[in-house]
Amino acid sequence: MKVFVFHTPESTPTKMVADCAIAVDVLRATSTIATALGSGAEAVQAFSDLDKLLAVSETWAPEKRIRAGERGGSQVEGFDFGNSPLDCTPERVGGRRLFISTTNGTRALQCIEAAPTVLAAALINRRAVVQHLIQHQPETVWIVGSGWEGSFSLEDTVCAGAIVDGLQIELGCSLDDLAGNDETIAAVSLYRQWQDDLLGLFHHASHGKRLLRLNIIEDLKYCSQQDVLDVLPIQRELGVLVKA
Ligand code: 3SL
Repeated sequence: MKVFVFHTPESTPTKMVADCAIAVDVLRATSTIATALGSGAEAVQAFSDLDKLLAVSETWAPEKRIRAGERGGSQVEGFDFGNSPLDCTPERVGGRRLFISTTNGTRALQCIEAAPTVLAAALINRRAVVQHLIQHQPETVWIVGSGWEGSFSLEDTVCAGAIVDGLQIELGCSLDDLAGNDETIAAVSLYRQWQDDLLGLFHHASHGKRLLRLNIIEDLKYCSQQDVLDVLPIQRELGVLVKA
């Protein structure tokens, strides 16, 4: 198994796909997706285009759907939810499909949707992702950070590092055995530096600061937890993720 980390969707190769591709948007899209599925949502359907989301979800009965839209960190007007994982309670999402569009996370999912296996990872469900990789041993794995509008995000790359660190510990192999590119080594180094203070790292992160300016501190605390959700979001059909 060789793991390649890409800090942004824009930095992924265009002429090939991995055997298993993993989208990471710790703040907050993939944390929200894992939480919604953990709370009993029927599925999560991701869109990078808001109008397409509205058109597709319109064919679903209102009591069977939730529309979640975020731009610039704020909820899109007319939508049921913004992009807070804390809104995804069993009472609110149980048995419903979450139609979601965010600034970066859903774009990252779209960028890798052609891979045979597509997963959504965050710190909260990191162990479930590591267990899947150990069990299935895909030859090539891409971990793709969502970033922010094409720029690097500390929180996504530290999560990629957490996944690779978990793999190395479970497999007992060297980092060189696992790493497919330098970004993977950099991600693990970042994680080992900050693994005991991930919330502290989020306070340094540009997107963390953006959310703090919007008084969204509770989401930062929630998303900085590790391995608290045994949920693996896996793509069942293009753009539709279910709980494995
Ligand atoms: O960029 C995204 O996809 C979002 O996760 C950003 S926010 O945390 O909802 O602002």
